[in-house]
Amino acid sequence: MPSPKLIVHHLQVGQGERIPWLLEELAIPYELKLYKRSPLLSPPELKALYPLGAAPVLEDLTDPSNPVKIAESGAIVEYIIYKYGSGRLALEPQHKNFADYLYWLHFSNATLQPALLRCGMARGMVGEQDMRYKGNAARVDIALNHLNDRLLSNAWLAGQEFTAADVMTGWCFSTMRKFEPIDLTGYDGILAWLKRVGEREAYRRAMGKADPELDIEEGLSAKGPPLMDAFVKAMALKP
Ligand SMILES: N[C@@H](CCC(=O)N[C@@H](CS)C(=O)NCC(=O)O)C(=O)O
Repeated sequence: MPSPKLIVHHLQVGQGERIPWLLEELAIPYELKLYKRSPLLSPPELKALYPLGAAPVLEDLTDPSNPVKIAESGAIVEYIIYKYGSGRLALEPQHKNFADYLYWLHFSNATLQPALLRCGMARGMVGEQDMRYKGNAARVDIALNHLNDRLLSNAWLAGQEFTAADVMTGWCFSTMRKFEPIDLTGYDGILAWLKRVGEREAYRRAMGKADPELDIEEGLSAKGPPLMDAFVKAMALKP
């Protein structure tokens, strides 16, 4: 098989960090194209790349007769794992934790992340005292406790093995807290898991390439990183 020719388009301080992290874990070579937020959303050159104008986007130019362009971080993760990773970092259907793997692989984008986003939007639009904010915050809390319980009894989300489910979920706590400030104090399962994430060389290498200006330790800490200025300005619709 020819060596993969992959281009990862990453909007910095964003969920695209999942893709270089996965590629570093799998030791698959890639080219990284970085985009700065402008000031909060995608710059024009990224918007031009894909109809939704969001990142990450992966270009696969390995086979010149069949160039591929794919978005959606979850889809990109599965594409890489099955096309170039020989299924590594996924669990097989025969594995006893196959259902856990699938569940946690999808949990971040399908449940946790939308809940965090709703919270961030409600905070800006109606304020923290409003029931619409409080209702969303309560749902985030349920999701956090659910994750925490899982990680109190398992080293990784799918069980004892590190998988793509961990790659999908990491950013929700590290970098996404630049958009929604969750204090993880008391969530000992999540904090211990974040510590294990921070010990992975592939994670550090990926973050060093994708977002060299981000302080990784802040993202992995209980208190989390400071909010992004552009987000604070854009969301400060109500005091
Ligand atoms: N569901 C998509 C979401 C992609 C997405 O919204 N990415 C954000 C970065 S975190 C983005 O590109 N935002 C800029 C914009 O929409 O202009 C995925 O998982 O890749």
